[in-house]
Amino acid sequence: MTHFAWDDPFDLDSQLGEEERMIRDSARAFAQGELQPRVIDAFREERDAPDLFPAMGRAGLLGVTLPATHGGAGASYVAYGLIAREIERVDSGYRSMASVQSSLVIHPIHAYGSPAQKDRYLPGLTAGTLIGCFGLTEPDAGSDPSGMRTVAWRDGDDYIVSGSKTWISNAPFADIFIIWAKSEAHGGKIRGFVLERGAQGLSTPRIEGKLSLRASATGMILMDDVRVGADALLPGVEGLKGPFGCLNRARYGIAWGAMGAAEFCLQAARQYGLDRRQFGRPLAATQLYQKKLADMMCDIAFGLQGALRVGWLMDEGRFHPDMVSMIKRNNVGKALDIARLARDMHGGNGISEDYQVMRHMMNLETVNTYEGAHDVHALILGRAITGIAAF
Ligand code: TGC
Ligand code: FAD
Repeated sequence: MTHFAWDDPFDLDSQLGEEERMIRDSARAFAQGELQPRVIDAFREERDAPDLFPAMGRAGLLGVTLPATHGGAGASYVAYGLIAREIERVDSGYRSMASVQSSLVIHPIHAYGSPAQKDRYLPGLTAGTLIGCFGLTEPDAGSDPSGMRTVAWRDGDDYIVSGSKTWISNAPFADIFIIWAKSEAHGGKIRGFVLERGAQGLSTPRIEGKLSLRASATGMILMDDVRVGADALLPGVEGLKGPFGCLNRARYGIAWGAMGAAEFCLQAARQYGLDRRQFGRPLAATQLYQKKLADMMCDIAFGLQGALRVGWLMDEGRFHPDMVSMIKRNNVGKALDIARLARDMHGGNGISEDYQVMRHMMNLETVNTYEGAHDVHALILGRAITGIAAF
């Protein structure tokens, strides 16, 4: 009979290519060697970590799907997902930093940028010496970005960009800002602009007091008539499909990443249950404890298999955004359930930072909300099933 491994029940490992396994292993070595030792303090103290970007760049973890000519490794989307899984096994905040940089900043410049924008930004972004952020959400436009108020208008050879973005990952220390705005010069259509730190009228106040994703800096981007040259416009896309084209990739990575956090929680709960004795036997010897472990293992295996399938389709150019909604919504929802269960299974110890499951649980509350809230993805899928938009 074939061997059954509880920590890889469908033998995911053998479904990966040689290069994908190598990238996964080096991402795991980086995450466990560089991220795991600092994360408990970083989360408690809400510590900024701009130094992690060049470290990730040196480890080859940024923009990995880009061709080598643009600083990437020409790797598959499966490899990109495996990186997200290894980083989020440590912390969703660190995965957030990396996925914003790769999917929400490097991708739009590569996919929609001019040759000059690619030359100016991609080498630094893939090396991590330049840090980017992505401004779509606004105080009055979250789930419905079409309601954004940020505007751009032409003034001679320049554009003036004005408005405010909020809840923006990496904003407090980012060097460049992908800003989505309604452009009067383009009939009010949504266009992307690349702004740089130092521009007059641009400021990035930090959002304080988060109880989730504390190892990742979040801020606002306030733009008070920021003047940029015409070359700041991303020429290759118009309309909401611009930002959504980026979000498809980030949401896909999150579907893998959340499974990494869930795997950490399953492994922690299993070990805790084997070590901890009550009523004269290990907790893991009780039926309820085993049922919870079985549910966790099944949800993780199905979630990873779904993410792998969508990754393959992405690599073949055959994916649909609704598939991404399925795996983002399912995998993050399941990961959040798993983290809450793991917290409970650790008893009182479960609330201690040392056991780490509650940090994952708190982080996953954000992951369930950003990049399309859980219920918003249900409505995207409901629209696909019925043909009726119920937003
Ligand atoms: P709708 O009418 O559906 O579409 C408008 C245009 O956009 C196109 N489109 C897409 N294109 C590519 N991929 C997708 N996933 C697309 N979804 C829509 C669509 O074809 C159409 O194009 P065109 O050419 O016909 O104009 O637009 P809607 O306004 O009705 O959209 C509704 C809804 C709910 C689906 C959408 O607004 C939505 O997804 N809302 C969620 C917002 C969201 O996800 N925000 C994320 C902000 S960024 C973030 O959270 C980063 S966190 C990062 C981190 O730290 O990891
Ligand atoms: P709302 O849209 O107000 O939604 C609130 C609730 O109402 C949710 O439960 C939602 O599901 C529900 N809801 C909304 N509409 C409907 C409907 N039609 N029917 C039923 N229920 C509905 N954004 C960026 O642009 N860039 C970033 O880098 C970024 N990073 C983030 C980092 C963090 C830590 C956080 C918390 C958020 C980040 N976001 C970012 C913003 C994130 O994408 C938004 O928070 C998210 O899209 C939800 O928008 P909202 O917070 O305005 O909630």
